[in-house]
Amino acid sequence: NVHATALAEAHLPDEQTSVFARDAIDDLSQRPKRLSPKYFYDATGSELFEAITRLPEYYPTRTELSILRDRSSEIAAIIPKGAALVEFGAGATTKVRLLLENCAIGAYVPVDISGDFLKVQADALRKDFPELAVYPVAADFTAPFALPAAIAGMPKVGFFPGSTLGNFEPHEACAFLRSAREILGAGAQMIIGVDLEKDERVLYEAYNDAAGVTARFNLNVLVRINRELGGNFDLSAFSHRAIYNRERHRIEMHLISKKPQTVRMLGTSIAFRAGESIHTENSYKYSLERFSALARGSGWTAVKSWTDKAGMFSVHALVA
Ligand code: AVJ
Repeated sequence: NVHATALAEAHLPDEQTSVFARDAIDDLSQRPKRLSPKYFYDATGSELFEAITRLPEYYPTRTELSILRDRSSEIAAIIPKGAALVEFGAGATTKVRLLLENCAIGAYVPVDISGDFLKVQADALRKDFPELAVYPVAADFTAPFALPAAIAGMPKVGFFPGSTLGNFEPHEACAFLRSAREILGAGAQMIIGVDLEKDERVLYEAYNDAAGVTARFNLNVLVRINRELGGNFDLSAFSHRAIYNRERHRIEMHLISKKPQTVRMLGTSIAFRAGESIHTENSYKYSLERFSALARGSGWTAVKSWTDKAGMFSVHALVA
């Protein structure tokens, strides 16, 4: 077994690194080659993503924030008093703060695979909301996990902002929504942010910004392989490409090999043809109809949808 040998030789420091190693070797052995977008987010990747959210071309974050802000009283009206807010993924605290400020939330449960990030986020919120009970859960939110016993009797509200759902294949999105419904239980609600289909030019610019931050974000996954998995990717020999795939309603990000080359990592050689791609991310865009159908097909009912005036982004309230 080539992979097992490669891993054994590398004296890997911990389990997370070996999972990354296995995924990277497996995914770069596929045709077409690919890497999972979850590996974008090391410390540098998370900073680059924060920089993306501030780019003039990247409309999703600021548009979603404006919807959450403008519709805060309508959102507050449907969130039961004393509810436990369960956030799938712990990002910047900006969005959840809007809900905490405007709704009568009894407890906050951020769920994230990165324990370090959770701790920083939980500490910041405890400082600013001293009355709020914060129960972080370190878990992969795409798999089943147990809610803290302390929130057992409280009404549950899921929160999944940022169109993170867009990274999932349609069948994975359905499976995630089903699993979230199982975890939160009957009668629960969910507030979810979903990016919308729109003018292809606008989508293209959002993932091909003039300052090149998205390109750096994309290339950072190779930097990570070089550092964490002993790779020797030459960054100047790969270029960022983001295109809109109209049939599949998704932005695709790729890293394109500029020339024929062989890269080594963990004792494995990976050969590239000139122009060959590593498919690094899909970002699915929905219509309001396609999203409500997806919600319905996964056991939820969409009770309310909000969009900005230009119809760029949507926030939905679902009930289980
Ligand atoms: C965090 C998955 C919502 O798809 O827009 C931003 C990630 N990739 N620019 C997105 C991303 C390139 C982002 N999501």
